[in-house]
Amino acid sequence: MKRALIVVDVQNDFCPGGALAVPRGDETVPIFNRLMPSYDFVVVTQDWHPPDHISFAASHPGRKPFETILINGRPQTLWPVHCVRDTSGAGLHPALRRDAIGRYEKKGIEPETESYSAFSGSLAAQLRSEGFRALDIGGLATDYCVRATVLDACAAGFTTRVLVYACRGIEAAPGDIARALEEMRAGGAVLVHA
Ligand code: VGL
Ligand code: ZN
Repeated sequence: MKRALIVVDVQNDFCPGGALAVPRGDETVPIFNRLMPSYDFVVVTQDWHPPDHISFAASHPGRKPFETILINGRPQTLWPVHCVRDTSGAGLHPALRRDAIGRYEKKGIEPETESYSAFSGSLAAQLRSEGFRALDIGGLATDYCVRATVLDACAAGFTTRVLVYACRGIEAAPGDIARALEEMRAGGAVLVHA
């Protein structure tokens, strides 16, 4: 069976020293470098926000990062300014290998909408049309973009595995990572721990 790998948001801003650093996010780099050549196709996603993105606390006067507010009735976690398009923070980690990447998928590009999932655009249709039915997914952050991408992959009918050893999470509240993993399992994904 043809299997594709989706590497979620291994970007400078999500790695130590970045604007929204995921603890030990950079540990995923050597793991993906080793994994990539064994897949039929590799998709690398990038959070790619306009400077005034709705998810930034700075776009909401008086609000602070990591607060949650309601936007159109939906809870939205507010973040530090991160992954602004065409900035170094939005760049992929410099040590992530580039030679095996088949597609770069940018997301979060609309100012007014949060979109944690890699499947907000045409990715599912492209993968399906090229004969992919099975996806392995890992990256940053377990409790946000990985979670949303995995749940969408399952809902779109892909046989989906989460490479838990190649994920790191934000854990804004204790238990967020464990809850996200359980939601992905309940959504139909297989959790791979080693
Ligand atoms: C992400 C928070 C805000 C992620 C993106 O890649 O998981 N998290 N934007
Ligand atoms: Zn973001």
